[in-house]
Amino acid sequence: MSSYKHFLVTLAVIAIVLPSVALATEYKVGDNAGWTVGFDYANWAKGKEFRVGDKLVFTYPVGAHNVFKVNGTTFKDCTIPPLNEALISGNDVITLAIPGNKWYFCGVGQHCALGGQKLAITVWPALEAPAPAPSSANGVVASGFLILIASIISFAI
Ligand SMILES: *[C@@H]1O[C@H](CO)[C@@H](O)[C@H](O)[C@H]1NC(C)=O
Ligand SMILES: [Cu+2]
Repeated sequence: MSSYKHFLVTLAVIAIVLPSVALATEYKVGDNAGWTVGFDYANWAKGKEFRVGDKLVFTYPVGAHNVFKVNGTTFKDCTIPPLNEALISGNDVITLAIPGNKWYFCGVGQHCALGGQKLAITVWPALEAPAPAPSSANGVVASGFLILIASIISFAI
């Protein structure tokens, strides 16, 4: 395959894949505050719609905090699991893979029990890339674009 054809095929693949990729969101937990004590993570999570494919990023100075993924009971009690189950990089990225309730907390000292360093979220199924509706202006543009790409490819190959 010539590099020109290769380029066109790549372009077509991007055109098809991009809409679904663009829907995934990366959440920096705590925004500018990051992952720390004395922050209201329940309030931070409120109103956010977490979806499968989205990412949570926990940022903190290495050694100051860590991240445990736990179940609801452990979350409520702040029972600290074995340290080897912790994420400790200071920039821990968790990709939300399965719908349902998820719980995270920091296992350093009393950060969970007294510092409120705990986050509970609900993960919803991924949004399907909206199928272009023929009646909508966007749909016409989108299908026109795909038809254009397809015809360029069939012409070029
Ligand atoms: C929650 O996790 C703890 C620690 O791993 C475990 O002992 C407990 O059985 C779990 N509870 C539920 C409801 O899964
Ligand atoms: Cu901590």
